[in-house]
Amino acid sequence: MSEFNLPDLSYSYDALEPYIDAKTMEIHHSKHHQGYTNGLNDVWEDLSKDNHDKGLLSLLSNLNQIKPELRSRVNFHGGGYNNHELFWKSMKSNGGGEPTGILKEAIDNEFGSFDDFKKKFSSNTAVIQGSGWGWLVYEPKSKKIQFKTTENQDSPIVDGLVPLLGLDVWEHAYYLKYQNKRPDYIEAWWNVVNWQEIESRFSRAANTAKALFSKY
Ligand code: MN3
Repeated sequence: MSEFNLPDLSYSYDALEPYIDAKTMEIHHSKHHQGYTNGLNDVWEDLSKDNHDKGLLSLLSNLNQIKPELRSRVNFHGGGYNNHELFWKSMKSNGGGEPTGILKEAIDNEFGSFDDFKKKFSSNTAVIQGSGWGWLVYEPKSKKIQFKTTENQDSPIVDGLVPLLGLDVWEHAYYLKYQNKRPDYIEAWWNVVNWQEIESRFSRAANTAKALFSKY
């Protein structure tokens, strides 16, 4: 039995059309996310019992707990596994619109308005060099939300941040439909964001001391 399995999507591959096409979703989920899952299972076998007892999210939050020669594989495949799990749950058919409640308040406080947040997120994620992710994160120490980008499959958890909303801008996430037009993919993606899910993630993060390790 493998420790980690590819999580099922709660919607069909064509559910996010026309914004994200079915073929991209199928390959992204069944090949790419499966690849991170396999890589994570492989490195998991080489980790200590103590590492196993800690669990993936705890290990990501402090990679120094892992033998130096295994750290980059856990960071890459574990980050990739977790980032994608979060990504699928952050989207839905007929999504989009704007957040409400305490998340709306936090965004207004931090970024000025939802439109200002969206502009900052879109423009800074569009210019990530190579492969990476754009994020809305929660910083437990300051109890504030922030925008940040990460390279490759680095998780915000590695920096002590709780990921709330992440956008995958690896070419595998958009190239079939958008080719080199990454900004068009980002603009389209806002139409499938599942704000109810992000709001509940935010309220869990803001209310739970152990939010960093909570499962999505
Ligand atoms: Mn991806």
